[in-house]
Amino acid sequence: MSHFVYTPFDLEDTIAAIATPPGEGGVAIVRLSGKRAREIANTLFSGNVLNYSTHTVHLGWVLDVQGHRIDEALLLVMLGKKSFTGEDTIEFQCHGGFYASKKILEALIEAGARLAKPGEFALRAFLAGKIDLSQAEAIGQLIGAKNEHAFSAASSQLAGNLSIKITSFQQNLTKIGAILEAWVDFPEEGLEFATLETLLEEIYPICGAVKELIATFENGRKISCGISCALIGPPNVGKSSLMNRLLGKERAIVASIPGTTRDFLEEDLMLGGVNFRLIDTAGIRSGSDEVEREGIFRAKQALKEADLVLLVLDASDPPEKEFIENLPCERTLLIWNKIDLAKPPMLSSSFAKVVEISAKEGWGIKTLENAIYDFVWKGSLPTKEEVVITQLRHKEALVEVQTALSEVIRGLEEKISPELVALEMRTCLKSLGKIMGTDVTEGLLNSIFSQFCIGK
Ligand SMILES: Nc1nc2c(ncn2[C@@H]2O[C@H](COP(=O)(O)OP(=O)(O)O)[C@@H](O)[C@H]2O)c(=O)[nH]1
Ligand SMILES: [Mg+2]
Repeated sequence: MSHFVYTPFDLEDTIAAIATPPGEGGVAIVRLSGKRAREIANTLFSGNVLNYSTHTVHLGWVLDVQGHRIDEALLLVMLGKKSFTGEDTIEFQCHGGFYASKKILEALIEAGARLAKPGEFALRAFLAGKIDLSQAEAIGQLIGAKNEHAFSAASSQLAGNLSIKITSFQQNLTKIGAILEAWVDFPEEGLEFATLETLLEEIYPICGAVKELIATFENGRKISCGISCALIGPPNVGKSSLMNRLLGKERAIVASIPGTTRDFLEEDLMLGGVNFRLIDTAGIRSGSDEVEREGIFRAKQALKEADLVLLVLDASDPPEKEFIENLPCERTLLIWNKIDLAKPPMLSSSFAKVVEISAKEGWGIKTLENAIYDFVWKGSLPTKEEVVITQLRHKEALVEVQTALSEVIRGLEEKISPELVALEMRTCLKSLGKIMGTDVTEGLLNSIFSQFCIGK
């Protein structure tokens, strides 16, 4: 396995950033990390920073380079390996609001620190071996979590639960890989039948576990990215009225004139602790003007891409049969609206579920919400203990692992050349290394850490 150490930024530099969000607040935090952290902090602080021991807190004044007082602040000292970055770190907790922290940061830069890039503290933590790559990514997910499930998945990943699984795959497969490599080196000795059997017996369950982990991505993606939900149907059936009902506010224009919604509207909605992206679309019909045709084109696009289609039909004015044909049944909920006007017709269809509502009167909305929730989770919302992968990058790496492992299995079962089997095993280990960050490219690290906020 090739180990790749990436230094996109200069590790010699001491970096600084404001770690708290801009705006007014009780406290703001300015972070400083690197070889010269103590020395730089010392030039600005009323106390003697060089004498402070690690993990201690000190109250004092922060002064600018001319010696003028900026703010009274708490200074935290975290030295060497015991800090988040694994380097000497000083944090200033000053008064909140924009200026105190900005002026302290400016003073630190003037005293020799460099402005940190997004995610650079986390990158240093990763390069110092304090966290692996999946844990670094978990920090980003934790900060960006929009619901409680996303938060607990991220915190489990940060705690190393995914890392433990991946590491156990790595350890077991490395052992097997070593045997395969020996087989390549001494092919004339062959692989004893017993050894072959044992190897296969060890690989099957790992392959199964990898497969299971890949399968968690379906829920993991929904948890972290939310679920896109498109309201689709003919004009005037009450799509926009339903959108407003679900959102609990008058967001979309409702009118009795068909063809009112011409573009599509998107809004966030929380249902059962999970984020949905609700998309209201133009009613689908033929023979309309140019603007509406574009709206209809977009509606069809949303229909193709949505995780869940909410097909809205008017109970008092059922559509032509063709309208419901060609819809993706397995991810479509059929909603009969306007049941205050008429009883919906019986329709033999294979839609995932049928719900009757009146958007106008507010009937059946709770039932619909439950149906949406049940459809999404199919009763399988992951528990807090379960390891769930939430990042596409991890899924893709695991699919590579699975493909390569299947080839290893096939190779061993059919006793094909040891070179090929060993090669597949190397691919497999390489892909596991991508998740942990032991086998990654410069560009990948850059793209991962640059998505972080500054000061993290
Ligand atoms: N009677 C009744 N009228 C409704 C209901 N839902 C919507 N409408 C009316 O149907 C018309 C079209 O509604 P709208 O939400 O704009 O439909 P859209 O074109 O599908 O977005 C409006 O006049 C609404 O007030 C309902 O449940 N019952
Ligand atoms: Mg509309």
